[in-house]
Amino acid sequence: MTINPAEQDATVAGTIFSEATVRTDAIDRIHAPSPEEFKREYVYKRKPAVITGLMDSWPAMERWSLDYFREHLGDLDIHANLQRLDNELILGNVGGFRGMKLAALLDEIEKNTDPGRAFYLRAYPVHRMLEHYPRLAEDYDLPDLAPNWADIRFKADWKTGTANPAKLLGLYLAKTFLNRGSDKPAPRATVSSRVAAVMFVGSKGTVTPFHSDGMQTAAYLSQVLGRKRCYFVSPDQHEKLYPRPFRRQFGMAQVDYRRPDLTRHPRFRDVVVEETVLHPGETLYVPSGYWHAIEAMDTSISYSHQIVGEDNALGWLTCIPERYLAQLYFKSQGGLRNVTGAKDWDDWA
Ligand SMILES: O=C(O)CCC(=O)C(=O)O
Ligand SMILES: [Fe+2]
Repeated sequence: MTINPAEQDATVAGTIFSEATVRTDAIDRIHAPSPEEFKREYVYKRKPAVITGLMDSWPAMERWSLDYFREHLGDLDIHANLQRLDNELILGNVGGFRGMKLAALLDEIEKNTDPGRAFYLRAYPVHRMLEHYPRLAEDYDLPDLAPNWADIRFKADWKTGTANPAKLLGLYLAKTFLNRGSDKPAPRATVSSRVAAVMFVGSKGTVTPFHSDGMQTAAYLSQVLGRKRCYFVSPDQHEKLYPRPFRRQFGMAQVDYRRPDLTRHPRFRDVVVEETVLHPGETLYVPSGYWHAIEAMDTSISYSHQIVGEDNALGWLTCIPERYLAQLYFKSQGGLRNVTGAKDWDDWA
């Protein structure tokens, strides 16, 4: 007997606040769309989607496992997020971080049986993995659906069909300040650092609470191992998530999406959440400014990178001057700690 995927997904309960309105049919699943269709229906409309068929030729689909990471990257120095799921689930508050070798974290991931705990290598910069094990670069590829102006491998595609003045200004500024394009292929490690490619390796139960990605970037999250439950909240509802100041720099919700304190955060009761499950071989598109929370339903490995393109270049560029103010603010609040698995990213503020 084969179990259909929806039934199988239902065996791992979602954990969103029971009174929230949840739509499970709002996120489209699309198969290998053309770049034109994808731009028109998702990038311009800032609509999240699950895309299938982009990773079919990735060797990662066969190769990546905890054992593979142990064998080739076990000696890597990382900062592991030792998650405590009974904490208030706010980004930066889900347990502490501890420096260790990746191999030690992989052992914890394998051993964990406590549903109140989870072990996570969160958003570890892929270029550091490539320095350690360059052949990892053969295992995956960056999707080319929407041209990434931060991706220096390609001559940037500066064509636009838009007459929107804000988009045209973004295009002009990006053209001046960002990627002018090159015909020479850049080394993969340089590309990965430039496009902020990051890796996520964790046990069942890991949580990334509600946030929107920093500097107004969009993201692809390519799922290699295990499933992830993804919750989305549209940017126009940001007030219901009670973001910390400077939300355009890095949007961090202050409400616990599982157990909200409705006296402190009453607007959360009215939130409309869009939910989907991401399976191995599927890529999640997270538009610029969209709020998302992600929890692993199984032991999981995902690869993600940020995108700057036509729709968000202006937002991205205008975040640069604001970033200095945001850094001062976060420093005054004790820093932006406990967010990623690389030490010098923990404290960017
Ligand atoms: O998978 C996760 O835990 C978080 C991923 C995420 O937030 C992203 O790729 O932007
Ligand atoms: Fe994110």
